[in-house]
Amino acid sequence: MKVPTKSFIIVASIMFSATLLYNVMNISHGESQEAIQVDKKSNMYSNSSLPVVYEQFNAAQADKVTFISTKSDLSKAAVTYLIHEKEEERVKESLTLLYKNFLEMFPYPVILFYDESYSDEALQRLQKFTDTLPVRVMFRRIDFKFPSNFNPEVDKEVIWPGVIGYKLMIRFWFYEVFNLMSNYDFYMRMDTDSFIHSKITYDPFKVMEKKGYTYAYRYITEDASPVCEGMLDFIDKYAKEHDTLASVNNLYSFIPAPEKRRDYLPQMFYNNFEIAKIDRFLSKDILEFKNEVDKTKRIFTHRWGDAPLRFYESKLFLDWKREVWHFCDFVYEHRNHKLTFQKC
Ligand SMILES: Nc1nc2c(ncn2[C@@H]2O[C@H](COP(=O)(O)OP(=O)(O)OP(=O)(O)O)[C@@H](O)[C@H]2O)c(=O)[nH]1
Ligand SMILES: [Mg+2]
Repeated sequence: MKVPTKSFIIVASIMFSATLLYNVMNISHGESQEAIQVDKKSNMYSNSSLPVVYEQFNAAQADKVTFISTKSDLSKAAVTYLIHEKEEERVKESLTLLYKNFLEMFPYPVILFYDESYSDEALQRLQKFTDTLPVRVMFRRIDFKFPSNFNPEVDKEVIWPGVIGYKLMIRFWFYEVFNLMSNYDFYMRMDTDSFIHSKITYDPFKVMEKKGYTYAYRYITEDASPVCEGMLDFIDKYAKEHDTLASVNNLYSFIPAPEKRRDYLPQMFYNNFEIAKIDRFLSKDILEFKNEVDKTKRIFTHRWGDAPLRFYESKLFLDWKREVWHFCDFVYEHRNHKLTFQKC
């Protein structure tokens, strides 16, 4: 690995400090410097309002300021996790890094979705931890749902039988999360094995708003073909029977001819980190597509994943050149795969 020179480090430090100071000054000139309490009582099941600022800006202590944005600077957005009791320590580590590298500067609320399998004792332990973070953390209980036509007693699981929680998780991120987040403009998805290791020095939600992006991804890779069996045929058929952006987005560079599909690895967003514009994913054309995916039952019978589904969904409905953003300006680790992505 190339070792940075001393002068490079000095220049990089100056640039980082300048960016920070620029943000500080910008906000200090903003209209509403609200004062400032950590509202631990708001640590509830609600998503009614956005967070307040915790600490008044003091120019003389610029280097000590722990974060910067005010409520009025923030977009209507939240960071979302789906949590699982067995990952308690990881979610704490992930939240700690998220705070240090993002929320300290841009205090967006965090929503932790959990289902009935999460015990009360474990929830209380986690809440005790989140109370120590100076950000608003909301716990929201969800009820996972099967598609209406799927009967777990009858429908045969061809691949990965019995991993039903994982498949419900897939449907949650593919489908249900958008309904649950409909009071917001954006979510930033984090998984319990997602870790942000360097400062995000600007507000990505604002970038999305200003540029009109509706989806931001970190990385594109490939899924395994057995768990995607039939997906490319389904997408191909869907594109042929509906009015979509398939040709604008060159969809068929990612779907080979039928006889070559068996060995092709479908593309997928590495969407253990992603930002999505909620109303775009609740639009009529996309909902119709999601319903058709549900009707195939293949998330449950074949473990079709939300990651390749999201990729092909975006190729069908989002105008990639205008709406899709490769947001990679931070060091990101996805621990389950032992992968760390450097800034691009
Ligand atoms: N409540 C609940 N959450 C789950 C379940 N399975 C996974 N999750 C959560 O859903 C998110 C994604 O799960 P992962 O196991 O990381 O899934 P993945 O990213 O597809 O798999 P990897 O590529 O191995 O990381 C994580 O935040 C998990 O905590 C489940 O059965 N129940
Ligand atoms: Mg993961």
